[in-house]
Amino acid sequence: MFKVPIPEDLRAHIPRKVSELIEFIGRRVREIGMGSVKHRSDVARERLRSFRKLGAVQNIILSELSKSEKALVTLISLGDFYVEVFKLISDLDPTELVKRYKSRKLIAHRIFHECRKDLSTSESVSEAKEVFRKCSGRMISLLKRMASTHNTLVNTLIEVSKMPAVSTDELKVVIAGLPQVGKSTLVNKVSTAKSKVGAHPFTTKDIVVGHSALNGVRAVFIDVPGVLDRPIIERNVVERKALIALRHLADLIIYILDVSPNSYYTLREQLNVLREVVEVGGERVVVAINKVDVTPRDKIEEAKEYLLKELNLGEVVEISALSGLGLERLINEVKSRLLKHGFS
Ligand SMILES: Nc1nc2c(ncn2[C@@H]2O[C@H](COP(=O)(O)OP(=O)(O)OP(=O)(O)O)[C@@H](O)[C@H]2O)c(=O)[nH]1
Ligand SMILES: [Mg+2]
Repeated sequence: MFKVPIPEDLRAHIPRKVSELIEFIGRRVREIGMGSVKHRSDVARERLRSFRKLGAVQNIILSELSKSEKALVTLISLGDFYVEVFKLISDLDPTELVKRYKSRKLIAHRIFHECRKDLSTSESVSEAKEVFRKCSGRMISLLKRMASTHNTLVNTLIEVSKMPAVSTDELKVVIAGLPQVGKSTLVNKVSTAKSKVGAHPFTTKDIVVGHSALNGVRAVFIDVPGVLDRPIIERNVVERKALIALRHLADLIIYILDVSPNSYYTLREQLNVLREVVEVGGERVVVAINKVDVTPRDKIEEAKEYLLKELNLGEVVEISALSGLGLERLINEVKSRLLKHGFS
């Protein structure tokens, strides 16, 4: 049966970093060098030994390049969301990288064949040794030239492999909003998520997922890092991860506002980000005013007024993620919005 790929699948394909690979090649070559080779003449013995050593170098390199290629193909099969996260973290394009690995494999093949020829025509022990030295040097420098890209690939694959798996048949509800508005508190209340709640902005640095059953509808709630009110260019990686989650992942977005006296950000800043979120999510955005347990009524009314006037958002749910107040209404709004958009 066809199995939907998940980020964890990447773990089986994570290649070695260049320095580890070179070390591994060195060990293998020494082992072969110490092994006995039977032949009448000294030259033939050295040729055979060098040939075996070169073969080992080539095999190790080719298998690691293939592994990298396989990892990239697996990553691409995970879908747009993970590909975008990969690009964001590494600044590398997976499709382009696959091509680069393929061409490196061809170069490794070519070096090996040229060397095999030189080796077969070598006329002395020292010449055979010299051919091996030169050829293995060329193969190692092929690896060294791609070290920075390759090591970035390895690190990024490790990071993506730790990300949550979200299956395609689950509805995705992303919780968005500026830092400290109560996103993690909410996701922990309405789903199985265990997202860290803290008293400082950017408590949540990664994307946290919790499952939930909404009257039999399987859904996941996704807690993303808070997005600041700053132009996209200035956004840091954590914030950009959040926006990517919105663009590629969300069937529905719950945008949380905090207009309580202790909120970290002004209503204006929160409305500016909401405007961007509405641009991405349109009708799929549900707005909730959180912390109503500690917010004066006039602040709540003021926020509602601006939401209607500036963004034409009339349906706003008042909640307290901490006390649970209004959460049932919020869930009902989520359900009816999902139904409206054809999910059931
Ligand atoms: N009074 C009150 N406090 C709340 C409520 N919801 C959350 N908080 C508090 O607000 C603070 C921030 O909550 P979090 O859930 O960590 O906020 P967040 O949006 O996930 O924050 P980041 O991960 O930093 O973006 C914590 O101290 C919570 O206890 C609420 O409904 N009422
Ligand atoms: Mg959080």
